Amino acid sequence: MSGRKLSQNQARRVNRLQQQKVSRALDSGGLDAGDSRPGLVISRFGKQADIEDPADPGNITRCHIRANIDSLVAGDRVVWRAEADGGVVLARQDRISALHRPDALGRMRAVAANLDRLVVVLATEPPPHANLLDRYLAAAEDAGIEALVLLNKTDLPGSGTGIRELLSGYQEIGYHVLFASAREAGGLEALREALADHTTAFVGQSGVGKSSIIAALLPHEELRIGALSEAESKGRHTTTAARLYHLTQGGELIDSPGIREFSLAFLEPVRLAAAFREFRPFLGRCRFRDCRHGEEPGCELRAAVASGAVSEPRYRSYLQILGDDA
Ligand SMILES: Nc1nc2c(ncn2[C@@H]2O[C@H](COP(=O)(O)OP(=O)(O)OP(=O)(O)O)[C@@H](O)[C@H]2O)c(=O)[nH]1
Ligand SMILES: [Mg+2]
Ligand SMILES: [Zn+2]
Repeated sequence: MSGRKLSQNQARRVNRLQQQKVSRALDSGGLDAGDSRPGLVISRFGKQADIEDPADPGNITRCHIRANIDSLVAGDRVVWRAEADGGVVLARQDRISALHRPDALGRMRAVAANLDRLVVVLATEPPPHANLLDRYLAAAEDAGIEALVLLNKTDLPGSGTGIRELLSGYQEIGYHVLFASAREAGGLEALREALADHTTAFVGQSGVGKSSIIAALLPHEELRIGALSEAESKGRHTTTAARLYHLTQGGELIDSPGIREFSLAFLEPVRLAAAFREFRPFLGRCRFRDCRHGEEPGCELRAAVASGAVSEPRYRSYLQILGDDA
C-alpha cells in the first residue's frame, strides 16, 4: 500500500471517529456522558475558534481546536466541550457545502461552510476587477450554491447606466441582481427578503462594502460590527476572518475577507465550462469530444458566441480562467 493511500485511509478513519462523536453528541440531545455538546463555528482565529451553543444563540465560547481537525471555518457544525476557561473543539461534522479559495501558496482552503447562498458584492468604487464576478459565479455553480449579485454604493455617482447594463447581462442568464446602498440604507428590504432562512456568505473585492451591508442589515449587532465605524474613522477597515451573524427573522450571514484575485485552477475544463450556466445548452456538441472551446474547429460554443446566443465577455472570461489553468 502506498504511503499516500495509507494516509488517505488514516484520514478516513479519523473522520469516521469524528462523525461517531458528532452523532453521539447529537443523539443525546445536547450533553452526552463526556460533556460534549453540539456547537456552531462563528469565527476561526488560528488555533482557536468562537463556538456558539445552538441551544443558546449569543452564548459564545472561545475554544482551542484539536489538532486532528483538518479545517474549521465559520458555519461549521462541531462537537465541543466546555473547560475551566473556554473550551475545546473535539470533532467537526461533515459539511453539506463549502466555499473554497486559494491561500497565498495557491492551496485551496475552505472559507465558509454549510452555506446555500452566495452574495457577490460589487461597487463602482473600487472598480470591479475584470472577471472576478464570473469566477465567483462559476465557483458557486460548481459547488451547487445559488449565487446572487449585489451592486452596493448606489449612492455614488457612476452607479448608473454603464454598470447596470453590465449587470442586466447577468439578469438575462438568470441571476438575481440586487441594488443597495449601505450608506443610505437603500435596498435593504429586498435584500433581507432574499436572505431569509438561508445561510449566505458575502464575498467580493476588498472595500466594496460587504461588512457595511451586513452591519446595515443587523442594527442590533452594532456592538460586534461596531468596530467598523471606529476603524473607518482611521480611514480603513478590513475584515481579516470570516464571521457568522444571525438574521433576526431567521437565516445566517457570513462576512468574509475581501480578495483581489481568485483562481479557479482546481476546476477541470469540462467542469469550468459547465459552471458557466448559459453555456450548458451548447456543451457536448462540438466536433471534438475534449473540445476546450478555444481554437478547435467545429466548436459549437464559439458558434453560439458568433451568433450572439452567448455573450462575448462571458466567453472571454471563460477563456481567461482556462488560461490560468494551463
Ligand atoms: N458611498 C458609499 N460607501 C460605502 C457604502 N458601503 C460601504 N461604503 C464604504 O466603503 C468602504 C469599505 O467598506 P467595508 O464594508 O469595510 O468593505 P468590505 O467589502 O467589508 O471590505 P473588506 O473587509 O476589506 O473585504 C468603507 O469606507 C465604507 O464606509 C455605500 O453604500 N456607499
Ligand atoms: Mg469587510
Ligand atoms: Zn467547443
